[in-house]
Amino acid sequence: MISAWARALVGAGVATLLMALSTSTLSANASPVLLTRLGSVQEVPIDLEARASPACAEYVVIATRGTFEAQGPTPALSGMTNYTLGNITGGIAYQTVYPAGDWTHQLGADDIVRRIEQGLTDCPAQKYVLLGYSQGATATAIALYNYTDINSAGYKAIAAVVVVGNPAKRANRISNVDQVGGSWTNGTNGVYIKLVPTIPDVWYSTKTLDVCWADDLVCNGLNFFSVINLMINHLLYKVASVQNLGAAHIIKQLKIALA
Ligand SMILES: *[C@@H]1O[C@H](CO)[C@@H](O)[C@H](O)[C@H]1NC(C)=O
Ligand SMILES: *[C@@H]1O[C@H](CO)[C@@H](O)[C@H](O)[C@H]1NC(C)=O
Ligand SMILES: *[C@@H]1O[C@H](CO)[C@@H](O)[C@H](O)[C@H]1NC(C)=O
Ligand SMILES: CC(=O)N[C@H]1CO[C@H](CO)[C@@H](O)[C@@H]1O
Repeated sequence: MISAWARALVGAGVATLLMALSTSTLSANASPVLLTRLGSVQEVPIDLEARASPACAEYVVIATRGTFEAQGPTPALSGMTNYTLGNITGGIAYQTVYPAGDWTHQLGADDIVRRIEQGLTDCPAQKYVLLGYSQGATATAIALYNYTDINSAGYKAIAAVVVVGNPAKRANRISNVDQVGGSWTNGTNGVYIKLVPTIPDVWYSTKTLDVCWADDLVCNGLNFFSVINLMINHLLYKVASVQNLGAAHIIKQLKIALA
């Protein structure tokens, strides 16, 4: 069942999507117990890119891609990553190393946390920007549970968070914006709200932007238009306007953190 749903997440057919919805979203009994993790997934080797980078950076952008995207930058986050690196010198980008297969968000979170912990030890002044798309938003949310103490070094070092197409977006949060920075999708929960961890309360703050495209089924939930659109609006985040929206948030928060 979860395979069908995960495939729907990357744009599979109508029948698959509706089947997945009817089994996992619409059922009052939908339970994480039914959702098994792949037994064959291997732990992945620690980040090569960042280890090869010279000493410490001013900041590290940690970007986590969505389900079934190939290891590397996702178009849903690479524009805002590039604009940030272009506007504020001294940064590097790190692509979270994880399989991005069915239900592998914990492995993504593990790698994000490992990268931050390595940085906190080796480079105490370094800041972090966490970006996540789709399953990558869930991995980012899980990682943030390690940094909920606002007096901790980790909390202070994470300057900004941007998630797009967040499967467990929570309704009516200060961080919520639609694709043009408005409030169209503010009042809705993501379809996975009861199935995967959502962003911790303390991170629904001015540091975080949770971008949900109107009628993106994944983050905006089930409604007439999201069913008509199926997964299309989940695939639109790469457009320049959304990338600029994310970049503007990151740049503003990074400047505060680096000041
Ligand atoms: C971001 O920069 C990388 C490296 O220069 C480039 O390959 C990629 O096409 C850029 N992506 C966007 C969306 O600007
Ligand atoms: C700086 O960021 C803005 C978005 O805030 C972006 O439009 C612009 O291209 C960025 N500049 C560089 C050099 O990356
Ligand atoms: C979304 O709702 C929250 C809670 O009511 C509010 O603080 C926030 O400003 C709203 N966002 C937008 C873009 O209107
Ligand atoms: C307290 C806490 O949330 N710890 C978590 C830190 O991150 C790792 C990796 O994701 C988790 O396994 C821990 O549970």
